[in-house]
Amino acid sequence: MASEGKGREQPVTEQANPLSSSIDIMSPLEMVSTLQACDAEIFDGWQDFPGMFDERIQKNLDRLVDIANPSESTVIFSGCGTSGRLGFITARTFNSWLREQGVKECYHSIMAGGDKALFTSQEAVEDDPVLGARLLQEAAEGKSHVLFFGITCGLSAPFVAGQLDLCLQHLDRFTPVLVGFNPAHMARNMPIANWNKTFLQVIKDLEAAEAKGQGFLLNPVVGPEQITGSSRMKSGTATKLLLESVLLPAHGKSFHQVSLSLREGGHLYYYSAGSGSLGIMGLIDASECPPTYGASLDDVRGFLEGGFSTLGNSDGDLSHLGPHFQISTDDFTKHMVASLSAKDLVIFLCKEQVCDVDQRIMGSGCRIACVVVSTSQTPSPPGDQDKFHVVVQLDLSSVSQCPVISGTGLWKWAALLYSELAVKWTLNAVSTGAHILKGKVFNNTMIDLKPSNVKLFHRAVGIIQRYSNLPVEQCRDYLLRALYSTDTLTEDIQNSPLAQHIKIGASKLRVVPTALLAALLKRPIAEAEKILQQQPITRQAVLASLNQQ
Ligand code: F1P
Repeated sequence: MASEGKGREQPVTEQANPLSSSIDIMSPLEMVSTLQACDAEIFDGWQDFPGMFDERIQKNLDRLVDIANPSESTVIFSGCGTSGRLGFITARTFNSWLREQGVKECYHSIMAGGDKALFTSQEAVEDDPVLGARLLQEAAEGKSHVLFFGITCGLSAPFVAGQLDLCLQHLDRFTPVLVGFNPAHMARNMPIANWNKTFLQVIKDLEAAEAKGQGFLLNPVVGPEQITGSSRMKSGTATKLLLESVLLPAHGKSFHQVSLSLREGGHLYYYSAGSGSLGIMGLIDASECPPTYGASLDDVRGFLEGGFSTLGNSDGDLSHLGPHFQISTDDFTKHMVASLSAKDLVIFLCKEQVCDVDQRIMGSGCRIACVVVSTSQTPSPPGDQDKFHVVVQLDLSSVSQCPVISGTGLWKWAALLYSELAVKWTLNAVSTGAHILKGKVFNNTMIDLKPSNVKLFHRAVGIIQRYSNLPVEQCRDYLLRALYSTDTLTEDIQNSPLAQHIKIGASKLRVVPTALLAALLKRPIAEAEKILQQQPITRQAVLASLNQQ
């Protein structure tokens, strides 16, 4: 069976970043500066690869600013996981801008897995190119011209491949733009189930369209992630920056304006007190923790003042789908406050000054922190900071002096986008640090991922291979043994389709650490499971196992 990257260079988005190789044993302060140093590569570039400021990328951005005319074309963003969520928030923000101008909304977003996937991962859908194309066709119905942004950080999601392919067959109606962070030749070249092309083949067609000015590839290389493969971090940030680099000037032109809690078994909650889209950044950050760190849906959660009406999603109120879809701050007060304990951390997200805190939250004994974003040049009174254990001030007031955005009207929107970015960086650091402290990361690789779609299944095999140095077939066998909790891989298991393994991978805990430990020790799966039960911190368990050999 083919494996991710077998016989080929590892895509940059899947490589380990040398700057963070010891992040698992750093102090929290060192972690934060390491996250920052890696983030700097978004702007400084990575090795000799073309980065953000590469001539081709800049030229494509300029061309797109010309093409993106909010009063004439329809703009559709689509992606899976974080990529889809960032498309959603971008569409949401720029539609509010249009509404405020009295102009018809022109932005739409498609998310693999629908609105549910905005805050719970639905990875299996990411592998379906036919569904992707169908949803794009539906969203584009009746539109004469669609500027389509397909976002897939790894240049790998079949869902997006299907959509790009649809656009490429109808270049009279669609202008496809692919946003991702690998050089084109590193795009995934593996067969896609029920389809006749690989992602790499789609990119070749897109490059041909780009040569004629009919399609665009926005793929600056921003270097490997702080936590290997955690594309919500640098790639997510770079996605946000690229989309905004097109839309902010396009709008300007049109309108002439310019973890400790987790480690102790507690929970992390983001509580947005009237901070609008900043609270959505909290929902986005929380929703990435289950797929990235194998966290439970309860470990990290986001709550938004106004719930679904603030979110403004197309399917409306989804709270009937279950407790994890109850996302308003009222839901938090109604359902969560009673169970808060001293192990939990609630982070309030506020604008301009710290907010009031409900007495019941104060009285629960949980830890409370506040992230305050201020963009105003006339500072607000600080508010009562004493009730918080920590207050993080993000002062963005100086951004208004940036000459590019000093025009009237534009500043307000630029300030909002900068605020979202600042909150993204802050929350990414908080949730990443919390999971490192919980022992989910080995060197700088998250080894406790759930193999719940094709990409993640192959990433899991790759992790076992990297640390065990065993042939890929054996690593796959170890993964299957851990998935099915057996040392006997029956013909039934061996012949089951990948989709079956993925289904089990979506719900089973600690599959990869178990498989890795069994592979390193050449011991039965049951023994590896037992060791990990006694020592859940993966690094310690792996090191102890290696020392005992
Ligand atoms: C999409 C994605 C990621 C998520 C996980 C599974 O990846 O959903 O957002 O963190 O890695 O895949 P991509 O298509 O943007 O590469």
